[in-house]
Amino acid sequence: MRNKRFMYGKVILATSMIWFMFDVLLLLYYTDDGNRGSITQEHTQSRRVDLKGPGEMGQPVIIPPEEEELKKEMFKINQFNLLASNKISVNRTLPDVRIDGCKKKIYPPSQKLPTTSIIIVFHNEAWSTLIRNIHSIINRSPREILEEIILVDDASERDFLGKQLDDYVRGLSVRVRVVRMAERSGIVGARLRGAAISTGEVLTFLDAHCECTKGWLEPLIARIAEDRTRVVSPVIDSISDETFEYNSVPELGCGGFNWRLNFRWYPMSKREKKRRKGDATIPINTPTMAGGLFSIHKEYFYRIGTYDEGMDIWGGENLEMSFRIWMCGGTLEIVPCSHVGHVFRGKSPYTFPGGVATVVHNNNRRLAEVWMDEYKSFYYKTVPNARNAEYGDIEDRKQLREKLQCNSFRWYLENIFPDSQFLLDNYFRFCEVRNMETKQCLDNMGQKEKSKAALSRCHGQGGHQIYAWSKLNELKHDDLCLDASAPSGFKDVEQSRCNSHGGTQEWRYNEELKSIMHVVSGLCLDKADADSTTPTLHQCDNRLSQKWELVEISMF
Ligand code: UD2
Ligand code: MN
Repeated sequence: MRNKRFMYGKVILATSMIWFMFDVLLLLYYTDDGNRGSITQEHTQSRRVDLKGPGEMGQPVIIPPEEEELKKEMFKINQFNLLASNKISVNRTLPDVRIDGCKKKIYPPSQKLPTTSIIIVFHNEAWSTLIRNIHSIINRSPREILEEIILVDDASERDFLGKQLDDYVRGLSVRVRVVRMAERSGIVGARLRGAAISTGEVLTFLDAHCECTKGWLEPLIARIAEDRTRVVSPVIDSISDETFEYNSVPELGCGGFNWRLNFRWYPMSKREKKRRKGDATIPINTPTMAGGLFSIHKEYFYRIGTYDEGMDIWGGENLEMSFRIWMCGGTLEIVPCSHVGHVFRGKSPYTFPGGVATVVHNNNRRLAEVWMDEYKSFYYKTVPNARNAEYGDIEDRKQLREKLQCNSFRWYLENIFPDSQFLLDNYFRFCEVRNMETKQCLDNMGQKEKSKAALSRCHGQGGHQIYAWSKLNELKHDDLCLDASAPSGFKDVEQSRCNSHGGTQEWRYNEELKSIMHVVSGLCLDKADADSTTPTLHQCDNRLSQKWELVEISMF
């Protein structure tokens, strides 16, 4: 016990030392005028910026070996390479990643477009990422459109986000207001606070660790100027959490969601490709949005029911708004001519009061109960634990749905997201897949893509043991398909993202022999070898370990 406390004390000491060093570094860094250049437009500022400086033009920052330890320590603070971020100018240059068609597009003059308030909420964000975000907005947004930037501090516990931040933003050429939540409220509460005090006609939300590229704002605002029921997102490019390299997404996808109600990117549907007639500058209708970066007309934001205030901390609000927009008459688009970078991280750096699962289940249950009609049971079957989550009162949200006379979830799936994991039309059956010799079941084990398929004791609770036979003859758990390929000699059965192309993801069930054949290799699914939990593929010979019982599961 004493040992533990001692360790704890050491960790605190080490952390505060890092903070201290970090503050000193920051002070040194930000008093250097060369990097400050806070109020200048990009073209004037570029004269002062050393184009070979770390991270310029979105280049990766390489940490020398002698700083590796420091890098590792600092990584823990925000779950990204803070040391790399701190080395990059707050005014760094970025490549213009737009396609030619976008560079040539002509938008209405800025004076004719509505103004926007940019709202950034944060909890314990790093200084360098937040400040670089602000400068990227100021440097690359037409002044006529940019009404103000609103920073909502969601009860951060960092000194530098106090007076130091207030003082810093006072010196900027655009109005930047900082408001602070008295208590931690989470994304929804903080964004609502920002919206409430905003004065622009359009609200533009950004995560705190974004960087906006040239021409990002006009295409978003112009779409809303034409029709205020459009809710628009930029293309979200990646800023590496390791090197802070700026990388444009290679292929534009659409937002979707899986059985567990996680937001996911999927390839654009054939239907959408056809609708856009090969013009890569045309906005993409997307079933859902990632949630962090979007613009919405303020009047429409309130008319359509803002956010569900019963959602805490993180999660769920992005799908909630996506379903609501589509089901209640709006449209949700990704505008390919607008590019904003975001630091995607492997895990969350901050606390989830009450625990991650409790928070996320609470939010997702609200989402499911209010918007998903009979399809909510899909979620409960896949995440049985969610059934126990308390989710509070949802009467107001149900009334909102009533008042806005929104369409059903089935309508949404059929018309807006026909490729969805939820549409029964896309499947033959849902089942537990039981090996007749070992009596074990196929089990996803909560693993992500590029993992090996697994077998474990059948529990009959659904969850990770639910498998679906799709009409494309895939054998899948959620959006992961059983897959076997030549490089492994068709030995390993992997779980990869379903690609809808059949090929190595195509399987056949023989009702009589009860065998599951991998079509490309002609091999049969077999029990795991001794000392392993991974199913294998063998020459089909009808032995008992190659027989599988499909035990029907009802998803409703
Ligand atoms: C994504 C979205 C995020 C939000 C989330 C689901 C993108 C790029 N990001 O997750 O905006 O929709 O999915 O909820 O689409 N924050 C607070 N208070 C909190 C927790 C977070 O202010 O209690 C801030 C946080 O500092 C950040 C923003 O909210 O600026 C989003 O949080 P995140 O970056 O951890 O979320 P992310 O990108 O994993
Ligand atoms: Mn984020």
